[in-house]
Amino acid sequence: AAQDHEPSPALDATEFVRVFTNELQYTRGVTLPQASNQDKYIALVRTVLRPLIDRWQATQARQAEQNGKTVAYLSAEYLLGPQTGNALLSTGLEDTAREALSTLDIDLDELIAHEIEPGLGNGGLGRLAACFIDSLATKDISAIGYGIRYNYGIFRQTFVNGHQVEQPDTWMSHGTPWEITHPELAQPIGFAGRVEDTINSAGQPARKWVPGWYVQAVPCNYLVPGYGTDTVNTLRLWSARAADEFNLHIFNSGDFENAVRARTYAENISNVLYPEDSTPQGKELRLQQQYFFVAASIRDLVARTLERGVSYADLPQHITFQLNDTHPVVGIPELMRLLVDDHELEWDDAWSITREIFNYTCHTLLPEALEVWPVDLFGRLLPRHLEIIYRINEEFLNEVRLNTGNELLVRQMSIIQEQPFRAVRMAHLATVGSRRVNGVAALHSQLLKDNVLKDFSAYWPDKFTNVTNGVTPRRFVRLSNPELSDLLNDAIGTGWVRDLSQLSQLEPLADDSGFLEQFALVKAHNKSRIAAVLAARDGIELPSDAIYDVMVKRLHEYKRQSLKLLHVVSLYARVLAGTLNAEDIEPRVVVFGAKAAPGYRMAKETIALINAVAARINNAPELQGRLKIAFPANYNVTLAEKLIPAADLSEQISLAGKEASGTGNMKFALNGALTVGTLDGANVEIHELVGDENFFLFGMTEPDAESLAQAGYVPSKFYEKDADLKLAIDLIASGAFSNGDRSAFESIVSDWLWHDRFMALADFRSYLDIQTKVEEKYRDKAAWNRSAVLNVARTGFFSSDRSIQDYLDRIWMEK
Ligand code: 26W
Repeated sequence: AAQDHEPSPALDATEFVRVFTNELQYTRGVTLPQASNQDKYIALVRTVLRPLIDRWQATQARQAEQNGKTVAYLSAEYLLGPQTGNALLSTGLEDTAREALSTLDIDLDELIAHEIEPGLGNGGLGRLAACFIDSLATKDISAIGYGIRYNYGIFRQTFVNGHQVEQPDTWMSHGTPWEITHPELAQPIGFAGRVEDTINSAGQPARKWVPGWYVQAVPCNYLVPGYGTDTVNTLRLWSARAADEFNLHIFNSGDFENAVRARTYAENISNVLYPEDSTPQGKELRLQQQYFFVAASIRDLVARTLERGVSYADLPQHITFQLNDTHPVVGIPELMRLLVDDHELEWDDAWSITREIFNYTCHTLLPEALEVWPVDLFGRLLPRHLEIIYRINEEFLNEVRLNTGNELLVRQMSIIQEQPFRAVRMAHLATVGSRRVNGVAALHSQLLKDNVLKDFSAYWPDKFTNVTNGVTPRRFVRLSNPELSDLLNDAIGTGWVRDLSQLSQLEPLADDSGFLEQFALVKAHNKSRIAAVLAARDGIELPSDAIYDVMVKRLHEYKRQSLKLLHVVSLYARVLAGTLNAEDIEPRVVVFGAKAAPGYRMAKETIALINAVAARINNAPELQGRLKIAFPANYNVTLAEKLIPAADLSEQISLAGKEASGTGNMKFALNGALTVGTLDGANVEIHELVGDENFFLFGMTEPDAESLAQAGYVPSKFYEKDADLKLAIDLIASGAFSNGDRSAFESIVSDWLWHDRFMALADFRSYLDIQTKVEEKYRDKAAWNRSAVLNVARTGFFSSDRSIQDYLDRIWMEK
């Protein structure tokens, strides 16, 4: 039913078969009986790409003709997820492809499952970029995404004896049919070298950068189809290729081996995505990656805009660069260098153009996540850019000094930090060089103004704004939850896929018992589906009639996976202690999905502890099968699409004031899960919209947590005074989950008692109490289902289409 009202297919089944077999024969060189799944998958993709490429070319012609403003999204990460389903949806070809392939005895779903997803991102920030380019295309906005085509994306997680072991993500080992690469359009990107005094073409003294070495940036294009519209935008990812002139002198000197080594060094730039999420390591290669993609992107778009006859002064009317966190911020001095050194504009003119073109989105609140680059490293790699940053800083600080006369303020706002080492503060550079700065949820934007960037917001109150994150309803409802989509289409029509605010029309159906039953059937279906997936993928056996309680996100202390674990352990400990009857536990499946940064010790130990607890409780006779932990390895977008629609309960339990927004929280609510959450990030807005009766709120507020920290937080006091907490921690400390080895999880236990930076112990009691309320409500099926439907009906706000409209209104087209 879902397909009835959707885009009309560009091909019929007969034509589809013809093109598909043609692709098999002439691009794969195989007959149908010879064809492998890989051959068939590629032929399928190439068939679906045809109508998209037609639309893509028309889009480019249309956008060039309109000569309007182009939004360039600069992001080091795009966590795209699998492409096939989305392309079939956008072309309206899903039914046609299924029918056509079945006449050839090919199962479409098997080919869809064959795809290895491009995991070119770590987590929320990368997935947000992917949702945003989807919405930009769907809303017919002239936009281009720029980033890096990593050879290896986010690592593949495996568990060995419960411990995380990382494997390289070889997503490109068989190539990818989605990419259109143009090596002939490569541009040279310089690094290192020296800066010289020179005379420009007007006879004026000037500075000139003479790079020490070059690498070629090769554009790799991906199509970004809108839904229900003709627009197909571009995602342009840059791949590093050694430049021929790269080390010519070495080669000329006859040192062939070193010449080859030098090429490998250059091509290393786009080889691997850094798996650190929130703690930048200050590695030189990372700064190389950042400059590499940003320099190529800016030159690409500026050159194309100037070629259309746009004047320098008018560039801000034709281009806006959105900086996705600080990773692309080196674009600010790069545009200055381009305008001043290469195009010979006056400094002041270049600076006013630059400050009009860039906007900066901040995605964090943790001070350790703010990037800083040691000045010596920066100056070695980008000597001219460092000079430019110094001049920007000098002029900016002179202005602050003049306006405020406050030397303390001058030091605090400086783009250069002096202690503990001299370094470029990228968030300060971004704020000084941008027209608008935004946070990603209402609370986060407020906290940016109050804490992280407070001097800047006092200085430029109008520069700061909020755009609450969103998620694409195409991938995270329509594609991932076909049964719910059918139910919604029957109830309110199909308009919700492009206008998610229409979900509010469901509101009256929350009191329609027939509708609630159908809704419950959809959820039950999705639970069976994920149980089957996890059985096949990970060998995990799960009941399908239980509360599906899901916590999926990067493993980080501030997100507090350990709090979820303490809840589970405390139930088990109480059953062992005889203070809780297993029969009184509402059957529950707790699903974790989480990767830890490879160098993050505490996160990795938490993974080992979750796996150890799972191994014990999943087979504990005392629990009578009422409590299960599933921790499938390698949580990614592909798995998320199966897991989220099955969830009853969404765990969003970060310490208030630490999670900038969260976006998983939105995906769960839109699929009818109830949230158990703190007043953090976008949870605040979800709670407000769905209403307190339909949300399990617990824990300290941000001001509570701040005062507790000020008063001196002593976690062991909470341990001493809460018998259930003590029982749970003591059970872990006793070695119950490590074959009696009391040392196995000692560092986690002692961290809980003596540090607990994110105050899990302080929120434990409140969390346990709310989980009791969860069980009570779940027993009242009608009440639960009513709340679940109201979550769907009231969260249409969290479409990334709405976020993009806010970016247009508040940032890109503002004024
Ligand atoms: C290694 C340096 C580094 C630093 C920060 C890498 C990645 C980051 C990101 C800011 C981490 C991140 O993904 N932040 C998340 O962004 C999401 C989209 O706005 C938010 O929903 C999450 O709350 C935020 O943690």
